[in-house]
Amino acid sequence: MGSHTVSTTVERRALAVVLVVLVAGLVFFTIRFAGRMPEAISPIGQEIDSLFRFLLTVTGVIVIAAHLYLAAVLWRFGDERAQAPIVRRQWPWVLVPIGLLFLADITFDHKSNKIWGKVFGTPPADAFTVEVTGEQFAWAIRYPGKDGKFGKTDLRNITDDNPLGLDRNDPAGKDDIFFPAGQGELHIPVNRPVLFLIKSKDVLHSFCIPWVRLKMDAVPGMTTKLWFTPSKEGQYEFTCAELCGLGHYKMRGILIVESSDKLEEWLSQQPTAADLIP
Ligand SMILES: [Cu+2]
Repeated sequence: MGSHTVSTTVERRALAVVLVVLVAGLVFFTIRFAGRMPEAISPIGQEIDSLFRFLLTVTGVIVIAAHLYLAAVLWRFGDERAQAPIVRRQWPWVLVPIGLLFLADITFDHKSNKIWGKVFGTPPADAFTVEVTGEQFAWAIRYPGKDGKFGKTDLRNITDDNPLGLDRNDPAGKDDIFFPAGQGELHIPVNRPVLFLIKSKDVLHSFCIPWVRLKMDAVPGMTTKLWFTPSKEGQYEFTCAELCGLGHYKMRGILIVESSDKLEEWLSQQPTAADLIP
């Protein structure tokens, strides 16, 4: 029995060491790569980041503690004489983690519900509004123009020069500014709520701005919404976050966050629907 016990003890302890190495690797790669997201350029993005850090820290501590405990047990206890005491002391190791997980879950719910409420709450009435329409494999962009109203669209009106199917008889659409899919940059104002109206011409897409940590499905036949307040000027990228076909990887565009003045000036230089499709 002697030599047999020695070899299982070595195996057990080797397993404990492997476990500790795996946990150390997990911690290393998480710390090394978890911070790799681009800078968050809106308050809601920063809140989502801090929620993720909180979730990762709490669950991380639980995972690390549980595995180190498992490694300690592996290291310490192996033969039958040593098993008896740990069985008697088992209850706290069940009840305490359950209690902690329950508390953590309540906290997670509370924090994430608050952020969910902000993301999906009613956008402010004075939000700057822009429409994005996904199609395989690019985004079309439309601004409501000076009147602040989008003209009606209908799929039956779509032609090569009228890619969004604008209704030529709707006066609200005359001053609309539009860019066919894949053309034009997406300009939005800094420090003002921006509301995106999101549509799709063909299949499911997802309008995504990684710098804000938000995305929203683009669903054929529906208009979905997404809003936030960008707080940092600059040039970023928006993209499709739904595998929508072979060209999905190139379904992205330039996002420019700039002052309201610059944006108004840029908009005033763009041709309107009345110019392009009289
Ligand atoms: Cu797509």
